[in-house]
Amino acid sequence: MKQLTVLSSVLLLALSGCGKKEGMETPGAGKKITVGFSQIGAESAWRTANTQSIKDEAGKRGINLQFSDAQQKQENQIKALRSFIAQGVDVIAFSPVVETGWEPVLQEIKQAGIPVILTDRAVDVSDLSLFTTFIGSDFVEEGRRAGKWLAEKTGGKAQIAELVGTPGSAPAIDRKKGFEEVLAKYPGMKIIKSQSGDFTRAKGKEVMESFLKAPDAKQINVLFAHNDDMALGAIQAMEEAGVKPGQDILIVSIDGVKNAFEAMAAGKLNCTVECNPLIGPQLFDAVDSIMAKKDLSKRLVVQEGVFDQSKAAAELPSRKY
Ligand code: GZL
Repeated sequence: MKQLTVLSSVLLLALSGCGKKEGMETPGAGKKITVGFSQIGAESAWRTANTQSIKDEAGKRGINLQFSDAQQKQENQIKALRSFIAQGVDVIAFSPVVETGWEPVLQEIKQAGIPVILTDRAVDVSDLSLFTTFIGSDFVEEGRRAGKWLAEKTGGKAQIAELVGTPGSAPAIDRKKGFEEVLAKYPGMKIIKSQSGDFTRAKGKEVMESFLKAPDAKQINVLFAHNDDMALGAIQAMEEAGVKPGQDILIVSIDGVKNAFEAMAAGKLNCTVECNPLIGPQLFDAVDSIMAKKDLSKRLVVQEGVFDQSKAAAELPSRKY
């Protein structure tokens, strides 16, 4: 996946044919399409909204959705993908919890002649024919946007604690990459603490508590969290420690979930970079293209914005997740 550079919009046309091996039945007119979907888990409000978008859209379109929740474990995703092969589903889609370790099962799926759609997160594979398309955000750009907002807000001076996402996952790797790309331009901005909170509120709180107990805690004046749930957990930890979130420590995070807008309106969070989870319609448009044997772009980027406290209250009523 690293070989696939992400340009601004729709990119390469997939040359790899789609569709099952000869002799395996594909839905005739009127037969329901069956899609096997392996979801990472239910670790954050973003994930819950992503799942809801997929299930709602499948229901709207009369798709037979075989849905599996992997509780953030790669081995559970691989088991689910193998069960979809055994079921002979028409299309397999999944959000890979981490970037590596997928080639063997993707080869098995290719052997079975079942097309694969990646959603939300990418995989790091050398053979790009192992999947038909990847629908997701540009995480490097999200990291850049967080860094640029912070540089502007602080005048390029910040001692930063970082709550990193799931180790080895595309969003954790790429958001860090984009954020540090911006920091490289500002010698006065330094990450002085960095630890994974695994994208969950509970772990984000726990790690922030440890940051605040450390001897150099007083040096921290900014928190960069790879998602809103970890930022919201950190806000709880700060308040319990008598630290004013959003004032004593500025906080910038990523996702743009409703609770983040509420925290911004309350002055406890300073900025969230949007990462749109509502990709159900795009996913099933891609399924339709595959079933109709239409060419499909290899990479579909989801468009997103940046929201800070000045826009929070006005935006809140229209937030869909
Ligand atoms: C991003 C997604 C991340 C979110 C987290 O597309 O993979 O996983 O930022 C979620 O909230 O847990």
